[in-house]
Amino acid sequence: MKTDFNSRLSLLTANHQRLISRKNEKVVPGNGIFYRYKYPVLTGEHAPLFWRYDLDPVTNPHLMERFGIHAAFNAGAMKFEGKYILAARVEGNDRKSFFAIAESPNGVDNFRFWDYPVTMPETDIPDTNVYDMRLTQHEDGWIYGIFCSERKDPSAPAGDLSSAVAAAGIARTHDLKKWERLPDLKTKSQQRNVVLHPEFVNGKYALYTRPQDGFIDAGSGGGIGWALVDDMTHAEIKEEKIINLRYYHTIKEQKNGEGPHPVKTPEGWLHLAHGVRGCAAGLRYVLYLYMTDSKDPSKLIAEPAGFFMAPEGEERVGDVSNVLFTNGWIIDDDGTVFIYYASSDTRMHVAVSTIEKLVDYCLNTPADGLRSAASVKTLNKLIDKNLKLQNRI
Ligand code: M1P
Repeated sequence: MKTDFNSRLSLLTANHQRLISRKNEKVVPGNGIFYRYKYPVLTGEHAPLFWRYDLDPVTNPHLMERFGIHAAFNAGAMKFEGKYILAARVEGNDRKSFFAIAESPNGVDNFRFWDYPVTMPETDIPDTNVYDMRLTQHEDGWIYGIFCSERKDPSAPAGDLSSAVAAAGIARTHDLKKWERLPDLKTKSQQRNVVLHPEFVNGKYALYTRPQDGFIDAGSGGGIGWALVDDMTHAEIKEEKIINLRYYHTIKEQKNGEGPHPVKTPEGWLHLAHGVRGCAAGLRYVLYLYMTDSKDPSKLIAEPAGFFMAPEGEERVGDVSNVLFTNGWIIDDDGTVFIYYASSDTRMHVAVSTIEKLVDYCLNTPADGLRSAASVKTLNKLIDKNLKLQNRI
């Protein structure tokens, strides 16, 4: 049967246009700490039609998809030339991910991909898959992108086609278009979730790391690490210390990882991270916040108990369900914070807060007592206070 190419193209174009120009809506009343927004800000369907279809009626008379894209998630973020930029992990139906830049005029909707994805140069050992880029505008003048470079484990026995090795790929740019690839981070263990601190510390570059025993298991890795390196063009970790530990029976007992680079506030560095625990449904990924000292970003000064955000509603379902992950946020000059988070390895969302609220949350939410009895004690203190306020006790 003949396809009406032109009417199908009009329909596809109208649907795509509607999706990318849809106005987003703040979900009220929220929890006072942040507001979620109703619609995802970026999905696989936001990819331009000219990425997914051969638009030539001669070579594609049925106007069929030729390059399926099923997800856009785990995006790095920054403000660039007045635009809200996401450097998304875009994943094709072939399970390969790559980076693509999308921009919005207001940070909450109207994100549009640039015409071409990022052509990331490679090192001598080609990457099989690249993902989860953190963007850092460093005080040395470069914009750095640090991401996971995944390759097949060369020591995997024959027939094992899933063992992999994770390393931190490093690239830098001035315009987010032309990237210079630098050698991968040299380190004793596998690494994912490596993030560059935006300032020099003692004259050196500072990295947040996540040492891990295997490709999936953080194992003896201990938590989020910290290391100083002399030179990003030959970055090597010689010493690494754990600055944000994992604990038994918490939201991060299995693993954790730094999100975007932390933000400097008058009260200290504000960090956003992900924590993972295992349960009958598999791994559950949530987001949490913590703060470190303004003079020593490796010194923990506050960490509220539990998660800051956990998957809700449709966020719970996707390619890898029950996952919230973040590697990007943007802070406006007035202190508004746009938290870009991905749900279930499928789509990007935004939640909005302010520096003032997030610092208040960190400094005034009780820390994890690590036992049920400690939680009840904390709760009773709050109940006592409120009942006294209401003259009920
Ligand atoms: O599938 C959930 C996440 O799994 C990994 O997270 P982590 O680095 O903590 O092990 C990453 O592959 C991440 O991209 C993914 O979202």
